[in-house]
Amino acid sequence: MGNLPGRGDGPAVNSAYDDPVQILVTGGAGFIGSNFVHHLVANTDAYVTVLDKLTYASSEASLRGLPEDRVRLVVGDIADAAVVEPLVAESDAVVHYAAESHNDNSLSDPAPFVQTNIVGTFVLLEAVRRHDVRFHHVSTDEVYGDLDLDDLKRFTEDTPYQPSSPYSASKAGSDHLVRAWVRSFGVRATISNCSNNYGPWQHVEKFIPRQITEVIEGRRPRVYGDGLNVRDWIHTDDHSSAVWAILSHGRIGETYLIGADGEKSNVDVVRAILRHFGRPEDDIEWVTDRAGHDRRYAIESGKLRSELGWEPKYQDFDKGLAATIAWYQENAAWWSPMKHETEAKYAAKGQ
Ligand code: NAD
Ligand code: TDX
Repeated sequence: MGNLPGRGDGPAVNSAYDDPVQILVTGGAGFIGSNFVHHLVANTDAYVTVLDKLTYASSEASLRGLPEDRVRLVVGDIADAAVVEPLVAESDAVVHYAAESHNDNSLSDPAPFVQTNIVGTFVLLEAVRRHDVRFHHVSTDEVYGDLDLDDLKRFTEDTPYQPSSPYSASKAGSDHLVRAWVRSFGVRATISNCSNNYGPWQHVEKFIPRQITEVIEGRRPRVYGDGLNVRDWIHTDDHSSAVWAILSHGRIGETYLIGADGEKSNVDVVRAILRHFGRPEDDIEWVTDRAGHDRRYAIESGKLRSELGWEPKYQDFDKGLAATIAWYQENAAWWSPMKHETEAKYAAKGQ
């Protein structure tokens, strides 16, 4: 196994892995986790174990085609210490993506969010503490709450935590646990807080794939409230390269914000999708707003860029969106089976 950054006493570690490493990726059958596993296989020599409970949000298909001698899937719950313990013991590093991830679901039923995002993270932290295994915690910009539309500020690593939804509060709780385990127990962990991801394999409950698939199926996109809420979009490949940069070169105990300067209002994203399909830009269904709907997220990612030399590859949102639309057009067999149930859930809430 490889020499690991962060072994020993020094908190600052800037050496990369120099041999193949064994990496445990939790939630690796979900949207961002599976894209990260593909990134690892394509760009590193790492051996990967995916630990995933295979919830409704996962897709084994997203891991198809990966080399069996480098990637294996273990089906299990991160909150189950008996499952987690041996997998952590055999790993050089854990990259923790597993979570309940959808804000709207957290408003209908917060319990699994507390269980997976907080208790699950606690179980992983106890295991990496026992085995002195490097840990990277994947989190979200939503822990910082929201910004006003006319505010010039963006989130930085120093922005105070002020989560709005049960989802973001559970992610904030998990971030606090990680920091406490670093400080109290010397766990070798880093944290990243990323903005909204888009790209292939994203569940159709989420904004961009929902609207693309609504239009493909001949319906109107469905926008909450006044549609002026702003999200800071990043392609999931760029999120993956940032996490790898932090895992291999990041300083232990540090937090890095990940963003690609992709601020857009929801209505502007929907108009871009409609334009792509040659449909009128005002062909929009305005639906009930989300309770507690965060107004604007915006990331200042200067620390990641200057300290680790990271740059996003997808600088042009329209190009990344076009590639994502093409992917959903070509992969209807993957998303069609989950589409009906997802829309039935939204319809029951008037959304
Ligand atoms: P996702 O819902 O697509 O995937 C989550 C994966 O975790 C699924 O495969 C699911 O089966 C698995 N999982 C859920 N509970 C589990 C459990 N108890 N044990 C084991 N596996 C379990 O989510 P995503 O959008 O890919 O998000 C991945 C991570 O990135 C999350 O931690 C999320 O908070 C964070 N994040 C997401 C975004 C975004 O835009 N989607 C942005 C920033 C950060
Ligand atoms: O049909 C919709 N119409 C609509 O207007 C949906 C599903 C969403 N929206 C709005 C709500 C948000 O302003 O679009 C925006 C994006 O919504 P989501 O895709 O649900 O993302 P968001 O709530 O911003 O959270 C996402 O980014 C941060 C991820 O789901 C989180 O896991 C991540 O932490």
